[in-house]
Parts: sequence; structure tokens; C-alpha cells
Amino acid sequence: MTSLSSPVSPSASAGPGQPEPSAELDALYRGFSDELLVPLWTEIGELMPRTPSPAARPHVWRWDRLFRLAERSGDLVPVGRGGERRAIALANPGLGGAPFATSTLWAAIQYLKPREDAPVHRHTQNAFRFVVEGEGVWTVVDGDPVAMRRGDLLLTPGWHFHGHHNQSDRPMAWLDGLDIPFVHHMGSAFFETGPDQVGDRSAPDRSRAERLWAHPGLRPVARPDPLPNSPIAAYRWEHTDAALDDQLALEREGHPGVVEPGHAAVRFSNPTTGGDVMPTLRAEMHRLAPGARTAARREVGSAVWQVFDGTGQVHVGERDWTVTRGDLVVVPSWAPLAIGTDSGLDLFRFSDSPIFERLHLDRVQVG
Ligand code: GTQ
Ligand code: FE2
Repeated sequence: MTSLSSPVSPSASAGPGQPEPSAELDALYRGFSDELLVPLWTEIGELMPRTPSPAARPHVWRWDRLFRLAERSGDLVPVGRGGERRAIALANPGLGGAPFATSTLWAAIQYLKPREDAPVHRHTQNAFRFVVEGEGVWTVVDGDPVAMRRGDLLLTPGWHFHGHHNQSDRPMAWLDGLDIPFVHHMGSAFFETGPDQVGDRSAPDRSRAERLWAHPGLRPVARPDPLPNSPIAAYRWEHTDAALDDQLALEREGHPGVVEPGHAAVRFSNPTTGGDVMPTLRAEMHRLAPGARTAARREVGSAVWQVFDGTGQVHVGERDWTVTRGDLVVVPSWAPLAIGTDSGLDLFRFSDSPIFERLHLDRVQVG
């Protein structure tokens, strides 16, 4: 009965609530097709499933394989105007080869060789970088150089100019997360190139954005208005790590705060609203204590998880994987997810949840 991608054949659509096949019915369906019309009654199972049935499928990408191919790209592919970035995107096996991790989320490994520059541009797509290993690259966001180091989350909200430069003698690879598929499907993509030079080549330890905004619980009095994007350009690992450690320590001391036993988690937030870091993207860090196992959980909207440290087991839908540092797992909308570990596991997660929450399409089911 599902025919979204294939032409309607009346004989194939006979069934509950469907008309009897006939020559007249064939003629009617040809008439629909000639006029670019499609009846609901042949599509309803696909368009209105009882529960979400997204095209994206659960899948895992292994960091060691991604990294080797990124390195090889470094040998063979220049970075500069035109291609703009040496970024290699996860292509979900359910999405026909498009460079989309899910129908809303882009996830890519980006690779920059020693002393290389990725040119300045801006686009309506929101972006972040998450660093699973290495350091030495600064991303310059609206002229503010932001250091990238293991465990850091760096923001590049939509329509802000950004370029990257590797100041070190070693190559560096990191994870890019963007809302490229969402912006593409919604016909809302704009792009502009920026100045030819990345600009400020200083390599400060902390960006100006952090110096103004990244003090716990403290807001500059001169900036009282809510901002659509978090002004904190970099969320540093030392803070994230300490927050997770403290949650688990408080649990051991008998105090509340963890998601569930042995499962600490923090959400990166916009200090001017308390909400998500960017309008379309949610970012979180999760820590499972040794021996912890999460409840099975499903939610509307899709997510990508990256192992930051440790080893564990991930169950998504019908799939099971053992995952280790850098591995990436895609969780489609409404696919149940459970994670366990014997030895302890840190995971970074990003999702499109803010879109669904804003539109009141969000649902969650635990257990
Ligand atoms: O680094 O600016 O993976 O614009 C995709 C698009 C990275 C970036 C991506 C981009 C970038
Ligand atoms: Fe970009």
C-alpha cells in the first residue's frame, strides 16, 4: 500500500479501504498522474504511520576508519575556495546516498593539515565542532579566535563568519555537526564567502566570547537581552568533566541530579535563555559509571552520538554494537536506544530536539 516513491498500480492497492481494480479505476489513476495529483488513500500508511517510521536507519561509523580516510583526503584533496572544507559526511544507508546522517542532521569528520587554512564563509546553517582528539586548530568566529582541544564544544551559529587555521605542526581532525539537511529540505540555505584571509592569527588560550560570557552563573550586565544563539563560543572540557564527575559523586553521597542510576548528563546551554545552544541543535555530554545501563528510551527527532572515552554497548532499534573512542552512532526518530558499559563510558550527543519542542511535536517514551 505504500507508494510514496513508486507509481500507483490500482491492482496492487486493492486491500482494506481500497477500491476494486477495474479499467475505469486505471483510467482514474492515469488522470491523477497526468494532472500531478496523488490520492491520500494510497499513501496514508506511509504518511500517517501509527508511530514514526523515518527513512534514516540506525548505523555505526568507526572512528579509526573515518580517520584513515580523512588522512588520505589530506594527501589528495586541497582545502580552499570552492570546496571550502575538507569535511567528509556520514551518509545514512536509508537516505539514498545523500550526505545526511539523518533527515535533519549533518555529521562529518573534518581534517586540517599543519599550517593549513579553511577559508572564511558564512551560511544560514548552524554548526558546531566537537573535538575527540588533538589540538592546534583555532576556529575564528566573527574575528574571534577560538582554540580547539580534546573535549571542547565550539559553536558557529548561523550567519556568523568563520574560518579555521591549523597553527601547529600536526594534522587535526574533529567532528562537525550541522543542521544542513534540515535547512536544505526547508529551502532556507544562504551562503556567502568572507575575506580571503582568516584574519586574526593570534592563538589565545581563551576567546573573547569566553572571557565575556563563560563564567558560571555570571552574565555581563551590559548584555541583558536574550540571544537566539549561545554567545559562549567554547564549552571547555574541564568544566564539562567536572560537572559530570560532581553528578556521580553526589549520587554516591545520596543526593539527586543524575538521569538514572550511574548515568550523569549535562546539556550545553545558552546562558541568555537557559535553552539550547542554537535554535535547531541540542548538544549534551553523558557519562555512564562502570556497570551502568540506561533504560531503553525513544524520542521524536534524531540524534548522533560519539564516544568520547571508554568502551560500551549500544543498542538502537534492532541493532547492537560495541563502541569505543570516536565511534559514531546514528539514532533515528523514535528508535529505542539503550547504552551499557562495564568499564565506564563518556559520550557526546547532538540532536534536532529543539525543532520538535518548539513545534510541540516532541514525544518521549522511557522503558
Ligand atoms: O567547517 O564551516 O562539515 O561549512 C560542513 C559545512 C563544516 C565548516 C562542515 C561547513 C563546515
Ligand atoms: Fe561553515
